[in-house]
Amino acid sequence: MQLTSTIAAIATPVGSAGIGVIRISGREAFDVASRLFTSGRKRVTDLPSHTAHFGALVNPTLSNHIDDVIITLFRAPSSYTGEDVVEISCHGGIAILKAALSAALDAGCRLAEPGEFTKRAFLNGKLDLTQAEAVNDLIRAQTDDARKVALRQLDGALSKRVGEINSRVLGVIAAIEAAIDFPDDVPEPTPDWLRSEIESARDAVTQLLTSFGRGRVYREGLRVVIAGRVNVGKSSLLNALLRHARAIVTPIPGTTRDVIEESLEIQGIPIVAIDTAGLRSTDDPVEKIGVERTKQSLESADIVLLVIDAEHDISLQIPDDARGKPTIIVMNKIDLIPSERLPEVLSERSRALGHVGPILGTSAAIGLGIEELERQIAELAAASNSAESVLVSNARHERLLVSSTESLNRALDTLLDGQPIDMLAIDLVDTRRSLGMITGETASDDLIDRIFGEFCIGK
Ligand SMILES: Nc1nc2c(ncn2[C@@H]2O[C@H](COP(=O)(O)OP(=O)(O)OP(=O)(O)O)[C@@H](O)[C@H]2O)c(=O)[nH]1
Ligand SMILES: [Mg+2]
Repeated sequence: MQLTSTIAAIATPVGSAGIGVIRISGREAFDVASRLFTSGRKRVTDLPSHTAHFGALVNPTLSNHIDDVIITLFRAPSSYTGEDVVEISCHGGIAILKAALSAALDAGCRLAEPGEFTKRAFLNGKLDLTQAEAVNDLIRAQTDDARKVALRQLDGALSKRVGEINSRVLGVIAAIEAAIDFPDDVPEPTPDWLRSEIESARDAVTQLLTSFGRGRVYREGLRVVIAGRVNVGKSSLLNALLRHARAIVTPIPGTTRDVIEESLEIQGIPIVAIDTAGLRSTDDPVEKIGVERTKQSLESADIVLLVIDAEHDISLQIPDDARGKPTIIVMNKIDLIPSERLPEVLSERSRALGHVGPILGTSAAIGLGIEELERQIAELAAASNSAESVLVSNARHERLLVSSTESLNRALDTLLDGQPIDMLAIDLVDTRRSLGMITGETASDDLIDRIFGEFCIGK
């Protein structure tokens, strides 16, 4: 990508709104704006940075008046991208924004690629890669906790930690190389010192990794899988949690054939609720695939809602696949049981279940017990999740941290084997490469293109 071109894009959602913003960045940004914007005798190119001006937006080639606007000016390097930036705030309307963008293109801009403004900020050293990725997470955050996790990463909390580990590893490499290059003047670092430095680096990486399990939840949502025998009311339960009729519900056992995933929020926690095909042995080839998918979903579950039918004997209703995950037993259709018998049935079932999990009664059909179920889901989620301490939420960072631990462990093995210290340096250089890919110092162009390709246009 050439940083030489001046780019433009619509930076706000296209629709009717109070304002809509066109963003222009690059060397020619002020020249372009001076062709598009008129306000008395003011010339945009003479105006100071960090000022806003009211005037008319015109298309220079068609010389027509598009809208009355406010332009905000940022001169390099004090801007989001680090280049000259002009933001044109129009009235928010589809026709206005399209006309304004096409005027900017006519005036000499190229249409920005997805994420290109942030990519320029990265290439100009305004942000490192984890911070650029955090911008995208922040925009996409659906809940307050997800927002907090993204904001902490944008503030550089992860970069700082990774940077500290990286410089510790660099210190070790430098000591080794100095001893190799100047054997007469520099003594070889002692095995004890090497070991303690490498172990501290490894422990710091491991500590970052422990927050990933929690971080992933805030970024991608907690996977709550609704499973159980056919016809117990799993799809009805999904609909009750969503509060609209998303999944098909019928009295016919085997109605749901495929996995249905829907996002929702429970007490600030992003949830992916997953309705599945009822577990039973079947000869129907389509249902068979459905049951297979249910089993795969159970493997990826963070929490299982195991639904049983209040009217039926539970010994026939607990599938083996659901064991081993945090599970809430949902005894559904309690409306079919006389209310005076309910406490007795619940405690009887609970005894019969033994260790499998907490049990609660619901009627998905009439919305009984749903709030209590949400409370229990939130409680289970909170037991293992606190947004406050999460530093790593991105699977890319996790993979690189894992490979850093591996190379640090290899270095420790080499050291314990009593091999020459230059052998250590190989694994330590690998560690630095992995850590550098997190912050972007050693990231390839391909990787950078892939990351920014996931952004929206205008960011
Ligand atoms: N009385 C009563 N009926 C319910 C309740 N929940 C679901 N049902 C009924 O039970 C039947 C099956 O409901 P579904 O939600 O389709 O059950 P499912 O577990 O998704 O079934 P499969 O997709 O076939 O595995 C439907 O006729 C529902 O109306 C409930 O709380 N009370
Ligand atoms: Mg169903």
